[in-house]
Amino acid sequence: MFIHWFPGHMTKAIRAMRKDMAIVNSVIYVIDSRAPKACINPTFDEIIGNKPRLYVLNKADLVPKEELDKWLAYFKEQPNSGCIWANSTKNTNSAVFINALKTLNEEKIVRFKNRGVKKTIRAMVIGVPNCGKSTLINSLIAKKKTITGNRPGVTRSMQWVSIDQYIDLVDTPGTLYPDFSDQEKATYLAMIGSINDDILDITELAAETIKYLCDNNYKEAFKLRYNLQEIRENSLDNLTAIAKQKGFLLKGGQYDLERASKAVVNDFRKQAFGKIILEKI
Ligand SMILES: Nc1nc2c(ncn2[C@@H]2O[C@H](COP(=O)(O)OP(=O)(O)OP(=O)(O)O)[C@@H](O)[C@H]2O)c(=O)[nH]1
Ligand SMILES: [Mg+2]
Repeated sequence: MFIHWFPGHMTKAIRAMRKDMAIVNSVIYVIDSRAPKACINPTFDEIIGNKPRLYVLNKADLVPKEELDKWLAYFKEQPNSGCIWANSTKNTNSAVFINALKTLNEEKIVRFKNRGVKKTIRAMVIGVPNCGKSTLINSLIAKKKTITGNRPGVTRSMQWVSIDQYIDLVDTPGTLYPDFSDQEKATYLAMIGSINDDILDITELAAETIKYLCDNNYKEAFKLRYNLQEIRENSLDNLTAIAKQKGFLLKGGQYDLERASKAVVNDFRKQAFGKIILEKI
């Protein structure tokens, strides 16, 4: 399966992000903690230039704490950057966020203070689709100002939101790489729900998910979930066994492998096999 998703709205979004980058002081770089490397989009680097970045390891509740800590340390070491973690579905600790953003912009704040002005910090919130950008913003203001949803491509235009008197954030549509040469990253993004399922071969994605689980110590969790006696070499055999266990049948009586595939992909996204980080450091 070759994965590539870069619809027209992303080209438009990148153009708008480039334009508005001129008027922001810094960038909130939201990352899905389950696949931190895949969430680093080379196009973003080019758009951001040397503006300070606050990396937010979002969906931190979905990964093992010790792995999260390693990534936190890694991103904190990046030049001109800060890093915090967040679970945006619970109220994010907005004080931690605001402090981190202020620390990143300290020099500017002091400069303005010396001139007797309190300047608003403007930051652009960017990230791959579905990583939780809009949810993070809502959690910071404890209001539903931006539209969110559990599928990629929910936010379609830039939206400014005031976090407090001195901080304005702009939400952006999630964007992917125009050139998907690294198919491992593309597969991980598909697994975490960053790529539109409609363009994916769900059976192949399920096969990749099963392979990942079996190669990475989640074999028992996988067997347990579907009550399987053994894992077969061929992924179609595994999907057939799952369909059999779950009673997924087509009209003609054959096993419904597509339904079994969807079950595996959705179970992975719902943490049915435990807390999993796809990319370790
Ligand atoms: N478990 C968990 N789920 C989260 C977290 N943050 C967001 N979500 C969920 O992730 C899904 C996507 O959230 P959005 O805020 O719409 O993501 P987005 O990055 O704005 O997506 P696009 O606008 O499509 O680019 C929603 O179902 C959220 O509830 C988090 O920290 N933990
Ligand atoms: Mg959004």
